[in-house]
Amino acid sequence: MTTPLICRNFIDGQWLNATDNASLVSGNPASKNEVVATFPRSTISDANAAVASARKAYRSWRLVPAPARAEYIQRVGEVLGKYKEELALLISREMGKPLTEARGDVQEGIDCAYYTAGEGRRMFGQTTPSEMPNKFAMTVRMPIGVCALITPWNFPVAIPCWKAMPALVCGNTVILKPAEDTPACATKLVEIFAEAGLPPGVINLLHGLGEEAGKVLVEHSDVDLVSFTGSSETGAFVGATCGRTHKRVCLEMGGKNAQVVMEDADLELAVEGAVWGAFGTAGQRCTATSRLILHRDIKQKFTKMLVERSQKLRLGAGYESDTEIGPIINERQLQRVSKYLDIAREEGAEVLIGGEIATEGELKNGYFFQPTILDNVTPQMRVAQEEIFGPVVALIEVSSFEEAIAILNDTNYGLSSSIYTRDINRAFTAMRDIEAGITYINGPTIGAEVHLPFGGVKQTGNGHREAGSTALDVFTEWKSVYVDFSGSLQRAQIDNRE
Ligand code: UN1
Repeated sequence: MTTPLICRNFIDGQWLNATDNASLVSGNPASKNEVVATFPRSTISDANAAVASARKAYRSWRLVPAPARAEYIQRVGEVLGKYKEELALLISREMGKPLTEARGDVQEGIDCAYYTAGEGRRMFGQTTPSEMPNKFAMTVRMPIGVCALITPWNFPVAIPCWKAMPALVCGNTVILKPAEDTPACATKLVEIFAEAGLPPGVINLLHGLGEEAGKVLVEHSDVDLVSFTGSSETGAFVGATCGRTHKRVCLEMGGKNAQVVMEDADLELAVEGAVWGAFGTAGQRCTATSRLILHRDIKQKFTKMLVERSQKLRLGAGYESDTEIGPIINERQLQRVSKYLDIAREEGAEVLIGGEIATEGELKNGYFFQPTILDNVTPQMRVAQEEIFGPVVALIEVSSFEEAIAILNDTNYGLSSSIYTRDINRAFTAMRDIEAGITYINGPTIGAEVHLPFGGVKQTGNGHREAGSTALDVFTEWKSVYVDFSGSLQRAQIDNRE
C-alpha cells in the first residue's frame, strides 16, 4: 500500500481544492481497502470558476494559429511518452486493467496527439465558385467555444485525449470532468498537458460527482458544447438538457456488440478474437463482445475451444505480471454484473463457465468476476439485449448467414461488430448490411485506431463520430464566407437570371 495521492482541480492554471474543502476518495478495485487518491468534491462555485476560466482563455486561444495550437498538442504527445510507464501503472492501480492494456490506453493518447497535431496544418475548408461574377466563396471551420468533456473510467487516458486534443486544436477551451473512479489518472493527464505548456485556462480539470459538478456543466449557460461518453441513462439526461439549453452535444453510449462466426471461419483465430473481445478489460469496454453468434455447424467445436481457453485465464490485480483479467471497477458494477447472472438463469440460459463473483485467495480482496460464458441464449433475452459491462458473453446459435446478420442487428445499439468468415462475398455483404459504426472482418470487436471515426448508430450515439478527421466536425462549426469584389450589389438567385 502506498500513501494516497492528493488530487486537485486545475482552474485557470492553478491547482485548487474544492471551495468548501470537501473531498472524495478513489480506490484500488483489486484491493478494496486501499485508497488510491483523494480528490475534490467540487461545488457549484468550483464549476462556475472552471467555466469562467475556460471562457476567459477562449478569447485568446481561438486566435492562436491552428498550427501553433497543434504544436502544444504535439508536445503533450511527447510528454505523455515520457510518463507512459508511470501513467500505465497508475491506470492499473486505479482502474484495474492489466499493465499491457494500460500501456495501450496511454499509447492511444499519444497516437491521438500526433494524429491531431497534424490536423492543425490541415483543417481544410472548401473554395467553390460563386454564381455571381467577381465574387469568391469559401468555407472555414470555426471553434465552438467552451467545451465540457465528461469522460468514463474504462479508458481514463485515451478517451479524455481523444476529446480534449481535437477540441483544443480546433481553438476551443475545455473543462474535463473525469469519472469519480479514476480521478488520479485524470490529474496526471492534466499535469502532462500543463507540462507541455498550454496557457492557463485552456484546459481545466473539475473533479467531483456527476450529479453535482457534471450536472452544473451540462446546465451552464456559458458552456457551448458537451461531449459525453458513458451510460445510456446519463447520456439521455445530458442529451435532453443540451437540447433544452441549445448546446452542441456529442454522445457516445452503450453497445451490445456481436461477433459472428460462420461455418467456414478459421476457428483458432475466431476463438482468440472472442476471448480478447469478450474478456479483455474484463468486458468493460463499450466495444466489448457481449454476444457470439455462431453457425450451428461449428458451434459445438467452437464452444469447446472457447471454454478451454477461457478457463485458463488468470484473474488478478492489473499490475501483477501474469494477470490477464483485472477486476471490475467497483462494488456497484460488480453487483450489476452479478444481477445479470441471476437474470440469465431465470431466463433459462445455461452457465457454461464462471457465473460468480471470484473469491479464491487474493481475489476476495477485490471486485473480481469470473469470465462467464452463457449458452442457450435466445436473441430476445435481456442478457442478449442489455449492456452488461463485465466479462460475460452470450452464445446464440444460427443456421444461416442471413439469420446471423438479422440477429446481430436486432438490438437498440450499434457500436462495434465482427464477422469471421473466409468467404469474400459474405464479408462484403456483412460490411454493407451490419448496422454498426464499426465492423471488423476476421478481427474482434475491440481495437479501434485513433485516425478512424469512432462511434455508433442507433441508441449508441447521436450521430457524431469521435477520433479521425470526423472529430473536427464535433468541435467546429462551418462558416460560409462570400467575398464580393465586383463593387456593386449583386443579388444571389435574382441578378444571375436574364
Ligand atoms: C471504449 O470502449 O469506450 O476499440 C473505447 C477499442 C479501444 C477503445 C475503446 N481502442 O476497444
